[in-house]
Amino acid sequence: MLKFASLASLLLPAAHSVSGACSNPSVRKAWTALNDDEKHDFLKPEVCLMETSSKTRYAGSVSHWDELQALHTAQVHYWDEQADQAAAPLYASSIFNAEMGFGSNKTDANGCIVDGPFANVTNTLLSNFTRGPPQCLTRALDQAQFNLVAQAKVGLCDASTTYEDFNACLGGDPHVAGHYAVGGIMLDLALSPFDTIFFLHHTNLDRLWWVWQSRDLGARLTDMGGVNVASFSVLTQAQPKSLPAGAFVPYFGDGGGNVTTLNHNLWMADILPNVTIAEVMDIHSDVICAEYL
Ligand SMILES: [Cu+2]
Repeated sequence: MLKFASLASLLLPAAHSVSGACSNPSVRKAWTALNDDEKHDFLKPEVCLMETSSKTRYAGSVSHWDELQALHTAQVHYWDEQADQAAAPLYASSIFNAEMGFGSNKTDANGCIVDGPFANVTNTLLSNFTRGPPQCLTRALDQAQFNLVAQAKVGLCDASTTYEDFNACLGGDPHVAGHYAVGGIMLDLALSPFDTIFFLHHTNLDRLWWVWQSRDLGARLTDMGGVNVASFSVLTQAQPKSLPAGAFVPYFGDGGGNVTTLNHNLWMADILPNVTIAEVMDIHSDVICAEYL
């Protein structure tokens, strides 16, 4: 959660380009900008990931999807929450379409979604990274929260002149309210990536970071900072209690301090090679090689 801007838009293996050249960037589009074929092409592999078996078995993973949930990463299109918030009520956003989206706003008495491609998927991951009984995918849309992701809020963040200030601002309403607007499992610090919308929400945050960087690439392609360990309350909700914050620090690559540097290692749980933040600062780098449309 803390390093959302770096962790969210990870790269599936196909996104790795030939060294030195990002000549054919993958194109990240707003969900509303995709045609039905493109939406279908996105949704079908998501379900497929849930049906193919895990290679790493990380955190008790059974499927590839389990791995991505545990790792909190994937490369996807984005949910242009600012455009959708301005255009229509939350439930009318094209992302909540039963046929060509992630399911409608309908839920049963337990808060389980009842339609769309993820209606019958089940989560078994627990916050302590062990496995438990199957749980349905829950949501509870909240318009008041969605109003907090408005462009006016993002505009306040855009005025920041340092990454640290920008990250703190974007990590406030634009980030948190996106989770609360969807509700259900999206409120769970550890388990929220079970809802595929998590990845489109976080890729949107990455896009907003890139918009901010693009205003001054000379300075902002190398501007990093902020604490490198989540707060105690976040850690106790999202990490096994056997792994206190201090257990990670020696592996961060930040020289042992508590400030995030460009040398910070992003751990990929053996799903992909680890990368440093320096390697993902520029969306045109070999590692990312993407474009926002
Ligand atoms: Cu988040």
